[in-house]
Amino acid sequence: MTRVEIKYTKLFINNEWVDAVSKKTFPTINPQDETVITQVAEGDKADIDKAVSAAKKAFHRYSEWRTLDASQRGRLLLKLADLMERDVKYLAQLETLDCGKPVKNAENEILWSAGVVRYYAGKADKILGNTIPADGEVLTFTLKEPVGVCGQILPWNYPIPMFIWKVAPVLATGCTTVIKPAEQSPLTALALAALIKEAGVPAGVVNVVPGYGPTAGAAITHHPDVDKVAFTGSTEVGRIIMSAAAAVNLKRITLELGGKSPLVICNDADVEKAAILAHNAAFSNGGQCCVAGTRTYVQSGIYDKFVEKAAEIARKRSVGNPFENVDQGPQIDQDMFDKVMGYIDAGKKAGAKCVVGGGRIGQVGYYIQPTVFADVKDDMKIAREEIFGPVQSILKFDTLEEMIDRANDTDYGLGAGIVTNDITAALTFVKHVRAGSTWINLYEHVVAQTPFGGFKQSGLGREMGEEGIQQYLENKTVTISLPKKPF
Ligand code: TXE
Repeated sequence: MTRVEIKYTKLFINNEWVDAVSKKTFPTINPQDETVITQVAEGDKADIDKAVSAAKKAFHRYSEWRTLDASQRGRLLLKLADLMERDVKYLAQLETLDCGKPVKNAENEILWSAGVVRYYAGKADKILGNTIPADGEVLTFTLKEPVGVCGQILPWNYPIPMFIWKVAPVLATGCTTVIKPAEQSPLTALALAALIKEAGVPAGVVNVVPGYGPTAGAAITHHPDVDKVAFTGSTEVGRIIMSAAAAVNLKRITLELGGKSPLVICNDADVEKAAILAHNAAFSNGGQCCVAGTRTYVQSGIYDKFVEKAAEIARKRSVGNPFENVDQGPQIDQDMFDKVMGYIDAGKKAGAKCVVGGGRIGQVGYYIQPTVFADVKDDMKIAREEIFGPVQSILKFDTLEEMIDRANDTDYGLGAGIVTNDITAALTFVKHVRAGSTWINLYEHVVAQTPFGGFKQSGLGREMGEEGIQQYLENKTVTISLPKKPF
């Protein structure tokens, strides 16, 4: 078993490491062998109160943070990116230990996340208002101001990228935050908190409080001094967060929720290339990806050949110890393992053809065989619900118009892709499919410059890109009386 030093297990409040007020701790589990990695301080309402009050103080009008030049906030972000790159090996090992993803993938995610930090570093001193030709004898302009104290609730599937998606716009805009990592994967969030302190971010600006959703998470969403909540997780909890925000103080919310994204392969596609693309779309991160292309729609002319190829590729996918050179490690925890196995069972019972996989691997650890179902029908559970595991569902279609209706027949709307050389067909599809990110002849191209988020029940608002930064800003209109116009 690979040994990774665990440096931080306490709450990070006001740039200090502290025990929970209750002194309680909770275990974080190694998904490889189901053992306890370590105990982590368990935050609850009292700790969230402390963290929010630190974040509020740091946001006070004359604080060090509020009076810092915007360009200096950018420099802090640049420093953070450098520190992440300095520690990439250590952070990757810690991430792999805590959530089971292959260490080479963890490394790529950290380097990619450092790029996101640099993107936001560049944005810090380019947050611009407008001058407006308003009616009347006035001069009018807008000020873009930080939204205030944020509460940010993270998932476990991409702990480092999700932490960065949340914290980077906070630092770029001059907000402050209380972050609650997922209970399954708290360790890298704490390690990143240490780097934020080392970069020189003042006390109270970023606070990290591990704990459970219904306790620590709910304390954030119900806190009257939290001005905005940013959440990534299930649609079910997204609903809870939206109603808490409505009930308490109408805090701003951005929600990045589940998906059941279609990837459409047309008759003119190169079958081999398309099958590889579809495989990666479905199986990346062990299928634990909100935008995974889990409904693979294949046109009837190439359907049989495609299924054969998809099966061949899935059979070769290497699954095992994530510290070794594998494509896939274990799923995150027992709950997700049981949930995914339940869906595989449901697919078999509903009459879908299981052409590869369909079982667990070994008896210890949450390893699941890459599984491919063919002949899946639109009304089957595996075609309707988010599985969040290594399962690809292949469905047949005849015409593009029929396809668009079927692609849209879902409550979700996060991603969608099409593989074809027919540009008219591709653009017709992307125009009519109701999804936040669409891709033509590639899939899951997610970068700092482009907004990411969902239509329908896949979420609210966008992260990344210009739209992402606007979610952390309030717009203030300033109107000045003038003696005459034009002045
Ligand atoms: O999510 P939860 P879970 C989907 C995926 C998965 C399902 C369940 O389908 O199978 O969600 O996963 C916190 N108030 N996604 O149970 O419960 C919780 O502590 C405030 C999609 O892990 O939504 C954690 O920090 N917070 C997804 C975070 O919410 C609460 C990523 C996510 O947990 C809370 C993960 C509450 N009442 C799962 N209850 C994506 N969009 O990428 C829980 N939390």
